[in-house]
Amino acid sequence: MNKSALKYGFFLGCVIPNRYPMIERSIRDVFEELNIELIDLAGASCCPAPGVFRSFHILTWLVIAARNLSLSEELKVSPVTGCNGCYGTLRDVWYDLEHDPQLKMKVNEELRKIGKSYTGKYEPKHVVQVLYQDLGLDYLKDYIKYKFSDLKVAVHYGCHIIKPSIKRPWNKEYESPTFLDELVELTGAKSIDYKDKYLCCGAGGALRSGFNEVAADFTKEKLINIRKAKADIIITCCPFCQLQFDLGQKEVSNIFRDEIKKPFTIPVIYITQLIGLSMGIDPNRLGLIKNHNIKDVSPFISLDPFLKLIKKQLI
Ligand code: 9S8
Ligand code: 9S8
Ligand code: COM
Repeated sequence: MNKSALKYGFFLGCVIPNRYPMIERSIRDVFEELNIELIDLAGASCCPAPGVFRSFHILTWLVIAARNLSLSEELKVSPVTGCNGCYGTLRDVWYDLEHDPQLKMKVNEELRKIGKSYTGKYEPKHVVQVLYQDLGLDYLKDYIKYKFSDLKVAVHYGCHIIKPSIKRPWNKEYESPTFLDELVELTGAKSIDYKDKYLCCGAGGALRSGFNEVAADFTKEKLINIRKAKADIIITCCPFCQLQFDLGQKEVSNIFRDEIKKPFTIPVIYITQLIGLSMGIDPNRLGLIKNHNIKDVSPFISLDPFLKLIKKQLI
């Protein structure tokens, strides 16, 4: 297979364009460097979020997702997303409809009303899946220019990229997968072990919007464990987890200030920002920007300690 001729439909979802445009930038830059074509999916909507829409009305969830999937079918490519939640929806709907021809017919009846149809011919993918499975570590290693041997990383997978395992492509290694750690270690960084590494960040399933303090309690647990393991940064592969560790870290430091003593200040980086950096892409382009004080604009936790740490290693 000619790996540089790969093409995907780029499914953005809501959180990346609204809160973390640097994640989109870093995915586009890394893919461009790898000669992978990303085609914009004109007219795409919310996936819709698995932990929210599916809980209210399954047919609505199925039809909206199938409409999004039909957009990349029209372009004859697989959709790829950088969000675990969107991956959860697109992949679960794809799997569910492939295993239930009657349901697929029902969904298509609805789609027909807006002049769309859905076949299920194209497997929905995650950015991490494209890097790890479609390209592979062996292929990627030739693109790595800098190695960060002094960097200790706490990898956070999040939930929807690994569960439910039967609907995911990771060969049942869902209890303790290593694909994200392996991608991190490709950059020379060390993926450290920490307690409850595979625990939810706390944000998912509308917990963040519905019960912020309960979500923060989960996040606190993870942050305590990550700090104990002496990680320099947290790596995510989901913008919602990114938000929960970034903005949520401030919230945790505030809500639980008596319990945690010292506020948390661990920089949170998306996987393609780290990989892009080790490929030699300019940190500014990847959105690895210096701290700022603009209200309500990410990143909320300063990246300066991380930038200082890698500066020495970029020469
Ligand atoms: S879309 Fe609307 S809310 Fe969200 S980011 Fe990812 S999950 Fe799908
Ligand atoms: S973890 Fe549990 S549900 Fe989720 S994928 Fe992203 S947000 Fe954080
Ligand atoms: C989390 C998405 S990434 S949802 O809140 O579970 O829908």
